[in-house]
Amino acid sequence: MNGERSAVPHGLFLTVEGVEGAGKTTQVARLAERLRRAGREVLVVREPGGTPLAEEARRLFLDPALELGAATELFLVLVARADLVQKVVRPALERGATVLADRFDLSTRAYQMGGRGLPEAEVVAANRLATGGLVPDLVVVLDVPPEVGQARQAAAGKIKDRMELADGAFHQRVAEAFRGARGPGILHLPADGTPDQIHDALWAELARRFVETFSPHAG
Ligand code: Z5A
Repeated sequence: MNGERSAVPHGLFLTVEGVEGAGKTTQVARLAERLRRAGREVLVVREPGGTPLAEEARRLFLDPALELGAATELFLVLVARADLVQKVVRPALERGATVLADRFDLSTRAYQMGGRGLPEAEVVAANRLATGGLVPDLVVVLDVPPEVGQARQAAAGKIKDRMELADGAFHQRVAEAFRGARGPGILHLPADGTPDQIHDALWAELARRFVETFSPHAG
């Protein structure tokens, strides 16, 4: 999402995005494991979540018993993001750590703008306030059709949360927003292969951009 890069001493901030079941958590865990084996300090966060307040916001956000308007949904995500960035992400980046986020602000663009239809200018401005202008060094979008992701989640026996219970048209708009996301800081990666194939392709792409962190020989 648009924003100005903040002037903090910087580790590396990577976010992994995509529809439900795209394999984000799987790939983030693999990257973290391999980086740690190579001796790097890695922080993994998932959004919404990652602080006591943000986990509380997540619980409300995903609760199927609650009916939330689009703006309420947006502000729950942003209250979680503001707390996470301030208390966890920025301090880690200031220490020089690599931060891997399982979803971040491209999800807001996809779900709250693409899916719910909230207006871009206001959402971008509110997001900037929440992040203090922090922008990922790279946003990785794992591209799979929504049906593939949903089939993976069903195979894993995942119980549907409030967002996953939204109708098919909503999920198509979300998928379209992810597919259409473009920019110099956005990398699309086909994610319908095996976890090993996706990890190898992702590591190779990261090594091309950030060779110091993602050495081809690491791990
Ligand atoms: N949300 C929002 O609306 N706005 C925002 O700004 C933010 C979030 C930040 C959070 O859900 C919800 O919040 C999400 C968007 C909304 N809601 N929806 N809908 P989440 O991030 O906690 O969960 P998720 O992303 O929806 O689902 P997930 O299951 O965690 O998906 P994933 O991380 O992409 O997949 P995974 O956990 O790695 O894998 C899912 C299963 O597939 C699992 O059994 C794996 O073993 C299997 N898998 C993984 N990779 C493969 C491959 N390559 N082949 C076959 N099987 C695989």
